[in-house]
Amino acid sequence: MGRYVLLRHREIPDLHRLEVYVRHGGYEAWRKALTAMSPEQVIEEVKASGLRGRGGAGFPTGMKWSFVPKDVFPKYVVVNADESEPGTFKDREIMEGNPHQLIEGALLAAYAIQAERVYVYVRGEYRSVARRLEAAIAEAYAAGFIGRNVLGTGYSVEMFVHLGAGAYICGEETALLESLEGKIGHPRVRPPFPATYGLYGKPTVVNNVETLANVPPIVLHGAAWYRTMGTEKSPGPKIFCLSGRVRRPGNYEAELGKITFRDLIFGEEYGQGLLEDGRTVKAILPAGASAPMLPASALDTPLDYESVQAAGSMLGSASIIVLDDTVDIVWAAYKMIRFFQHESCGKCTPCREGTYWLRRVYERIVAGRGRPGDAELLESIARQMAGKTLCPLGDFATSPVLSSLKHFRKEYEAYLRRTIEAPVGAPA
Ligand code: L3W
Repeated sequence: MGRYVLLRHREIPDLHRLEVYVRHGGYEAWRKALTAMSPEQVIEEVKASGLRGRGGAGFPTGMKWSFVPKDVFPKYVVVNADESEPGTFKDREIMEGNPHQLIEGALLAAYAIQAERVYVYVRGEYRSVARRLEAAIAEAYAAGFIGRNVLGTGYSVEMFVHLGAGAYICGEETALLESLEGKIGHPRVRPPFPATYGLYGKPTVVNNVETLANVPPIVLHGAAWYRTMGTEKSPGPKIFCLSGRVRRPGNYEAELGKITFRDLIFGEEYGQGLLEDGRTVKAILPAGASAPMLPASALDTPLDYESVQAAGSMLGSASIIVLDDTVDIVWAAYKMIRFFQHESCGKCTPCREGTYWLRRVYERIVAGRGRPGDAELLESIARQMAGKTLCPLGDFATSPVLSSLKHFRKEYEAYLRRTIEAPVGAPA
C-alpha cells in the first residue's frame, strides 16, 4: 500500500486507464463482493469501517445504505459529482486521475442495495471531467465489470453519466434528483429521505464521489484496516482542498484528525505558508463558503469532524480557504452573500428574500453608504433565515454573516464609522 488511498494516481502514472488500475488491484473488491459476499455483508463491512459521507454532512455511509428497503424495486445509486462548493476541487481530481476507484465504489454501493442503475451527476462546468469518466465507464463495460450478468454472477447493473447545467443548488441531494428527472432543480421537503423516496420516487442512495472512492479499499482490506487511519469517530483518509492566501494551494490527502489547520497551511508537504512573507492568518473557512469562519486562534484544531465542530464550525467537505491580514472581512462576507443570493433557487421565501436583503445591506455598507444599526440588521436577517429554509443553502448563507460579525465585528464598525464621519457625496 502506497502513501495514498484516494489520490493513488499521484504515485501510479496512467491510473485512469483500466489496464493500469487492474494491474494495481483494481476491481478486486468488486470481484470479491460479487463472488464471496452477500449484499448485507458489504453493508456491514462499510458500517463497521465507520466511513462518513465526504460531501459535507459526514453522515455514516453504511447506515444510509441500511435504510434502503429490501423489497422495493427498482432502486438507484446516484453519485453526487456536482462539486460546486467554493474552494472544493477534490472530486474533480478523483474523477480525472482515479475514475475507476469511483466507478468500483459506485458498483459496490449498487450491489449492496441491489440497485440496477447508477447515475453519476456531474456539474455542468466539468465537461472534460465527464468525458474522462465516460471513457472509463466504457472500458469497464468492455471488460465485463458493468452490464448484464457481471462476471457471470447473474447480477446486472448499468451506469450513466449526466451533466448538470451549472446550478449550485443541484448539489443538494433532492434538487439533484429533481434535475436528474428533467425538472427544475428545486429541493424537495425531507423527510422522506432519498433512501426511501428518491429518484422517480424509488429508494435511492445518494453519495458523494470521495465517499464512494473509499469503498473499494474498505471491501478489499476490511473495516479493521480502514480504522487504523483517522480517529475513532472520524476514521479513514480525507482529501483537504486548500486555497486562498497560501503558497501552495491544492488537494492534500491525510488521515482525519492527524493534522491541524496550522499543519495544512504551513507544513512543508502541504501549503508551505502564506503567499507573502510577514503576513498573518486572519480567518479560516473550513468548508468553503458554507460553514462559519474561524479566527486564527483555531489554527491548532485537528482536522476531523468532531474537533472542527468543537471549535465552532464544521469540517464539511474540507475545502479550507485561508484569509490573511490583507483580506477585508466585510468584503469577503459580501462576496459570499452575492454567491448565495445568485444561487438561491427562490423556492422558499426565507432564503429567496433573506439572501436578497442581505446582499442589499452589504452592498450599501461596502459602497460606503452603510447606516447606523446595519450590523444589527444583518444579524437580524440572518437569524430569521437560520433553520427556517427548505434546504441547507439558506442556512449556509447565514454562516459568513454571523461568523464574521462574531469574530470581526470591529471591521463592520470601522466601515460604518467611516460612513458616518465622511458620508459618500458629502463636500470635502
Ligand atoms: C435516511 C434519515 N437518510 C439524514 C441522509 C440524507 C443525506 C445525508 C446527510 O448536506 C451538508 C452540510 C454542509 N434517513 C436521514 C438520512 N439522511 N438523515 O444523510 O444529510 P444532511 O441533511 O445532514 O446534510 P445534506 O443536506 O445532505 C449538507 C455540507 O453539506 N457542505 C456542502 C458542500 C458542498 C459540496 C460540494 O460541492 N461538493 O460538498 C459544506 O460543507 O456541511 O452539512 O444524504 O439523505 N433519517
